[in-house]
Amino acid sequence: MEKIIEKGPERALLCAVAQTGKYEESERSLEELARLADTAGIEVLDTFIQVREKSDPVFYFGSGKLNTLQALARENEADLLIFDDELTPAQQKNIQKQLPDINILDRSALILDIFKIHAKTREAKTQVQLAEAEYLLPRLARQWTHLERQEGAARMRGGPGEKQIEIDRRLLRDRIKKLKLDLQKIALQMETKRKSRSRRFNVALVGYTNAGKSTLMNLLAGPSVEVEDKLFKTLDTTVRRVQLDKTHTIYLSDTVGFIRKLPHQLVASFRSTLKEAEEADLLLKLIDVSDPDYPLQIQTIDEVLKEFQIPGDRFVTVFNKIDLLEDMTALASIRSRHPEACFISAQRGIGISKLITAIRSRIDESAYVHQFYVDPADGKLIADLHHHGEILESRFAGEKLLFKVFLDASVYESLKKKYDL
Ligand SMILES: Nc1nc2c(ncn2[C@@H]2O[C@H](COP(=O)(O)OP(=O)(O)OP(=O)(O)O)[C@@H](O)[C@H]2O)c(=O)[nH]1
Ligand SMILES: [Mg+2]
Repeated sequence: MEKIIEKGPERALLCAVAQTGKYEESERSLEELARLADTAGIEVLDTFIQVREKSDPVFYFGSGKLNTLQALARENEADLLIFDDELTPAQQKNIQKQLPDINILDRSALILDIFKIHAKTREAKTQVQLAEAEYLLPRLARQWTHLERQEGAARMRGGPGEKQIEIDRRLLRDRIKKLKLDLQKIALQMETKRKSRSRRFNVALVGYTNAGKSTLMNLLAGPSVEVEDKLFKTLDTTVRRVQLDKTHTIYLSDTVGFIRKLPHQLVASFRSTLKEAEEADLLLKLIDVSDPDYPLQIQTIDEVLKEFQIPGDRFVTVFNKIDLLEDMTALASIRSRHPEACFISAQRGIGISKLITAIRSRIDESAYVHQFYVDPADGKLIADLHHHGEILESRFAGEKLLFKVFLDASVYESLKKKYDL
């Protein structure tokens, strides 16, 4: 399967339905859609919003508005319409029938397309292919699918017969099965790799796309991840060892970002990429504070992570890009609403020592930290503690040596047995 949309300098109109009283929200969502289009190399000419209670199940807009849209497209010489919501297969079919000379794309397909452009590793590529195949399956009768394009000759002779569509569907279902198997194999390899790492406190960066996750990762771990003012720059998980101070080391992971109305097929197939976050001891929820819609960023992250059932106390909210806030009263009011949060600028290195302190105290409070009172002559136990764990503190306590050690649960159990502790 190649691209969902044909490449080339496409000229697009963006369109959305806004509920009464939610016009501004739709406008901002369209601004974001414009950024997505830009990331995909599409030129945005204009935007179009219709106020109505909900989108029309047949045409998305009312059919009269569709004609207005067609006229607007002609006037602007647009060759593409991008809808801000995921269209149902029926809506796509009906709109395309009404507007046969213009290409139609919805938000989900556009996001899928960006993921395809940015996928580099085998895992990311396979995940995107799976999400795309799942997206295409119910839409196979549509002209914009590659499988259908291969059937172009058949279509010109009167359209693909039901039979051909059935065959295509079966092929696609087989492909989905195979991609799922491939992903299972890759997930297993990743799991082995994860297990082979020594046990350290795992911190995962999660957040909206473009919030600055990779920038923070590079600041803490040294440059390694690409940073760009584009959406969904990072798709793969990168894990780096970060020495916070003499006694505290963490594994820090940077991964795929979120966005509102993220296609559910993508969330499902990126599950293994998000595994690092799911299993982290601490998640830094990174929010771009310069975005007036930042509460929506928080809501989106919470929604995507809801099904992972991560306990709330494992999160620390981190507001990034505070250097962009000109109005200090705005910052003060966000601070008062989020007294537990950290406020940083990953780009300028502001607020980082407080963030590190917050992470360090989480390590110290972790259930994996154990105290041992050891006889100074017990060289074997001391060596084992150094070898298997991370010594957070060691000092004399009377006759004994006190060790505070970060240890994996299984290692702790085996040491307890071995030394009869
Ligand atoms: N002004 C300002 N810009 C920042 C800050 N942190 C990151 N940026 C910029 O924001 C843009 C996105 O940063 P990234 O680190 O790539 O964001 P990300 O969260 O990794 O994004 P994706 O990988 O696309 O999900 C880049 O242009 C960064 O230079 C900050 O503290 N202040
Ligand atoms: Mg990134």
